[in-house]
Amino acid sequence: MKAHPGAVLVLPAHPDLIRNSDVHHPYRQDSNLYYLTGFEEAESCLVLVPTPSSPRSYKMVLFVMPRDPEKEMWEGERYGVEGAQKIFGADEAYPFHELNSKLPELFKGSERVFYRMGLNPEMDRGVLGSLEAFRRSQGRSGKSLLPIEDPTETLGEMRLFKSSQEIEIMRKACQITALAHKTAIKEVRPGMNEGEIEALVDYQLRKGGCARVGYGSIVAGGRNAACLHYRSNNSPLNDGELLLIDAGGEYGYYSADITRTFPIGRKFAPAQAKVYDLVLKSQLAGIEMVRPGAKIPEIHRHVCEVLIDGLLSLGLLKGNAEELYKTGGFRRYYPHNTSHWLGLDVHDSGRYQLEGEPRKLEPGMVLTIEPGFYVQPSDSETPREYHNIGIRIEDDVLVTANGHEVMTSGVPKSRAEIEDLKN
Ligand SMILES: [Mn+2]
Repeated sequence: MKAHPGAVLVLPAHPDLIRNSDVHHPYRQDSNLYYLTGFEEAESCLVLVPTPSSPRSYKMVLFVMPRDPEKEMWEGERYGVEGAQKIFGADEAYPFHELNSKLPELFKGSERVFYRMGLNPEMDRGVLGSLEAFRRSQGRSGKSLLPIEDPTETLGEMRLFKSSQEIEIMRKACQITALAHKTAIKEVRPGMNEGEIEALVDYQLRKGGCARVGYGSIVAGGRNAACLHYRSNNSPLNDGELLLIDAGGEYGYYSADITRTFPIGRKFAPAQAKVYDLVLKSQLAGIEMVRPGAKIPEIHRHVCEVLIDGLLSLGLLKGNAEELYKTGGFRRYYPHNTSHWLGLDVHDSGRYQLEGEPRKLEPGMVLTIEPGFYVQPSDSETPREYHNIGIRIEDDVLVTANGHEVMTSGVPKSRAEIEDLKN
């Protein structure tokens, strides 16, 4: 608010979504609103109003669901207007249904409005109506509507740099998730169903203190792992094949994001072992590069080069390494990127480029390193021994002052360690 004098921020809660009739989808607060307030209830809105004379330079106003014993009997306790002030530190608080009538008043003295259009049509109409009501309340002024600016980028830049408190919470999310993956590696047996393993991972996450998963878990046996966003998690697991699990618990609203790939039976088959070791080699090379000043596209490029070299020696790719990188000839086996930001959202906010250039990594950023190798079921050129293989190895890495910290080191990834854990 100091950097943007004269701006009002209007930041509503995530809408409460209906699944069918009177059944709701599980509710989760909007990450930006949670980041700024810690407030988890639906039908709420944060308004930050500039007050240049006050020490904070803004006033915090919360609109929340008012206390209501009849409604709370059905839906659970609410903080109410009083709790919004006492517990969440709002300078003023009002019932949510007063938002549109109060906004014109709160716009007084401001020059623009930070508000994200397009996510919630009902909220958009309310904010636009309030802007028009404010303009008219000023009489014949000849002024335009206050301009609306999207705060996503500003909030994203704030969220990209994790505080020591946030890092502590993320370490915990990563520890709990690592334990859940370890349990799955130990417990999986041929003949089980993918869904059974998903439930086992879920159980471990909830037992460890996670409120939910940070994204839909991928539990993909054999060829299912070649589908990058596989979601059905409902096939039997076959001896001799690999299981890929991409799952992350959400602890205190922060998500972990781990992928491990391991044998359903006791050991990696020879062809599986060759490509597994290669993916691991490329992942370790990628992690090694994480330090202040490094750039994500450079890490991705290096990871691809390690993969391409290995695939050339295995005879899975033919030709010239540099040519294969330039033309994307390797992408039939590795079609996705190596990294994304991680935080409140699994694909967290924050810009990847600044002024058209890939940005440098800085301490406090958290990113994933997740190379893979996949053989598509339709692929008829790849030798048979490599069919039904999809491998990804993913860790969460914090950029520190001198290098990096692998936050997800609690789950093994070398073949020897994995086979030890299984047997
Ligand atoms: Mn990921």
